[in-house]
Amino acid sequence: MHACPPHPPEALVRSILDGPSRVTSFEWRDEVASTNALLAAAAAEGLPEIAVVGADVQTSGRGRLGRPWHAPTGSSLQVSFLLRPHADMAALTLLPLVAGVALAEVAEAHVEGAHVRLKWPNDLLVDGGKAAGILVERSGDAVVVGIGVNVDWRGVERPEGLEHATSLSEATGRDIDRWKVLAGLVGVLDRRYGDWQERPNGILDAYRSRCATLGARVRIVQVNGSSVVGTAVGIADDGALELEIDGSVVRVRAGEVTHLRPA
Ligand code: BT5
Repeated sequence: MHACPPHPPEALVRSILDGPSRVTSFEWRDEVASTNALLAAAAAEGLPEIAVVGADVQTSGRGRLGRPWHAPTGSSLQVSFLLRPHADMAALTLLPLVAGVALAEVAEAHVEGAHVRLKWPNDLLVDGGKAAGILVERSGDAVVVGIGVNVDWRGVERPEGLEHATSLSEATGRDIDRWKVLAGLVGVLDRRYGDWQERPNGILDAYRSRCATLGARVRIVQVNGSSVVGTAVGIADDGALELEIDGSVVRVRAGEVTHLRPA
């Protein structure tokens, strides 16, 4: 693993705060329960957007549906963004896709030549392995977007069960500066978020062109535990996955997707 300083360089923090983005506060913690939980609590106290909190260690890092998120110390980026969107409620269903596209664009810039795709809704796949995940949570009127990126897991003891996970450095064989990834994420998410507020549906083409799930045969375990199998034939304008099952198309709004081999 490439030794990267444990804190973001001061110059980077200054450029985030003094630059043209909407970021109004930035905090880096050595250890926190969950950067999403921290910002959700701060949202309730009125913290303005865009607030950014990152941490090297999360003692209760969380994924979707109560699943855990793991990140060996010093190897990853765990960062959350507090947003206060003025977009209407319907468009909010597209925000996870906006975050996914921003993440993919940043990853593409760091892993030239590797295959960067999104598994619906927004798992980042690099050469087929999961290299990052996104958790979008509502907190009153605010939304917290949490992003975990495996930056350099070469030589790192992989958490149990994550044999199929990958990291940006494993895909390229090169050192990657996680602070540059952080700076990229702040800049690109800010821009994509701004564009989305102006024109919510504008994200769809960029998303569809990166979505590995489109055209794939998939199994989806839904929130209630039931599962469906079909072919992913589209992404609806609200971000739902359109699944063809026995000749009819159903829309799935949430669930865990597994890509299957063609029948
Ligand atoms: C996600 O959930 O992929 C969303 C992860 C969001 C994490 C960020 S870190 C900053 C912020 N603060 C938080 O507390 N969370 C956010 P999901 O799709 O449910 O994936 C979780 C599943 O991915 C787990 O059940 C594991 O199987 C697997 N997993 C856990 N850690 C992983 C990692 N580092 N890389 C790849 N897969 C992982």
